[in-house]
Amino acid sequence: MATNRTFTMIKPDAVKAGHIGAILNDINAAGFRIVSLELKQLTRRQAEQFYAVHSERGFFGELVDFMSSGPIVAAILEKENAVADFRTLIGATNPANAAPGTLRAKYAKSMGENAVHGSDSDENAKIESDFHFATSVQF
Ligand code: 3AN
Repeated sequence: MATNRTFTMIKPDAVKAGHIGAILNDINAAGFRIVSLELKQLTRRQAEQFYAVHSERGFFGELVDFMSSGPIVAAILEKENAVADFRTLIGATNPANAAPGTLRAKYAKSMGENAVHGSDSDENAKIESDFHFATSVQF
């Protein structure tokens, strides 16, 4: 499997709880190389754009409010089989169902406030990386 990339965000709940360092350490320990990294706060408009695919879902307003409620860490990660391996590392969307040792099992509070985002395909990894890092350097 060729080395490739995925996109992640450490969400406002995990940033507020002081988990940035621990989560980045877990990501490195799982074999991912951080190739871009930024602490930033999304505007409501940016959160709406990022999650546009969910705009018809009942939780969309809550999701946009939450994702723009405080700082996040956005990052591009590189590893063999990055997208699938990172989805395994973060665990199920609902932390109650996330396997022990996964990032959501360790750091997430609820289905909505679930600590970490990970792209679900190579195509979305590219779109999401460009959304956040189009105007800054990608190594
Ligand atoms: P994942 O992030 O595991 O790919 P998606 O793509 O189904 O999950 O959902 C995107 C985000 O929307 C989730 N990370 C979560 O924050 C939020 N979300 C998903 N389902 C719900 C729900 N039933 N209630 C509240 N928020 C949700």
